[in-house]
Amino acid sequence: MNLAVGVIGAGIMGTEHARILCEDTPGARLAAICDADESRARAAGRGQSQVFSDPHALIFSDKVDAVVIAAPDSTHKELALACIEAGKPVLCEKPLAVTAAEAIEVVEAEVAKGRKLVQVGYMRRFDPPYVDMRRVRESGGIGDPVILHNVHRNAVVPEWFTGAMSVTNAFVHEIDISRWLLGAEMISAQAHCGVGGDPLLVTMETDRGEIVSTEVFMNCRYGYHVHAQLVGRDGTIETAVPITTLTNASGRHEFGFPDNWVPRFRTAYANQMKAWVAAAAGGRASDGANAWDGYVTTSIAEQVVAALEMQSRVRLSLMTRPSFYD
Ligand code: ISE
Repeated sequence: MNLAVGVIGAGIMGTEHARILCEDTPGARLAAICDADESRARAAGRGQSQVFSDPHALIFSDKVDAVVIAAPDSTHKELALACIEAGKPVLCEKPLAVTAAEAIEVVEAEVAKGRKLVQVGYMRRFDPPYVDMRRVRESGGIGDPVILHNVHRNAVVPEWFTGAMSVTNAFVHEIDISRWLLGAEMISAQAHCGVGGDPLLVTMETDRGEIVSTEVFMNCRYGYHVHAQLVGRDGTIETAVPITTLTNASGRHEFGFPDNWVPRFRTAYANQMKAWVAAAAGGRASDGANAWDGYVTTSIAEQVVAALEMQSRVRLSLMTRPSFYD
């Protein structure tokens, strides 16, 4: 029987998750969708799903087996806690929570429940180029890693997207993917602020001495551009330029950048959903980012925001990982 999935939030990501569930996820169906704006929920639900305006009603509905949270960041913690209470697998968009203290509440609730129910939507772990980079690093193909260069550029962000959000909402991706690519933990960080607060340049050091540098540029104007290059002792590997179209015109051969992250990471989002649905339907934990990873990324982001204000290198501190996540 198909897994009945309920999606909370019908904005850019909720609509994309709903589309993936309807068109590209064998073994699952979009059973329910929720948004404060019911007409938006109805449109994203494609007439195939029950429409809710109360997310808790969706979570506790007996018509829903598993939940995708794609509502605003500030609601993630409370909704993830409700999913744990209901005993339902949840794919929660990043960040897991807006503060480390809130994220640890989710971790503690999951540990108390004794079931790994939470996956955090760090979809780059399912993006073919990043998967390949990790495979090559693990196979020793470029030797021991020494530096990871990341670039994270958005074309433009809305006014409500404040300075701290470029760390807590965007740079969290690099925290997660850098830990995952390198198989290492970050131990220190320093953040430099560009003119007007955008771009930022963040450097981190891992527990094995590798350096991770990231440019976070939220209003680069030309398009959505995410890039990573891993430098090893014997070679380098990097994501290729994200080509969406190639145009021959006016004596030039050009490629186009997407406007936002959905086209760039379309395959990653679909792969992530397939893996999560298979794990949820099989009653096992998924191999995506777990609640502990969600806590670590939010906690490091919080400390990077403080480092930005202090203008100095900070030693990163994390709570002790519960053995539940070993
Ligand atoms: C968005 O939520 C994402 O996940 C994108 O990858 C990131 O580039 C953007 O800044 C976030 O708002």
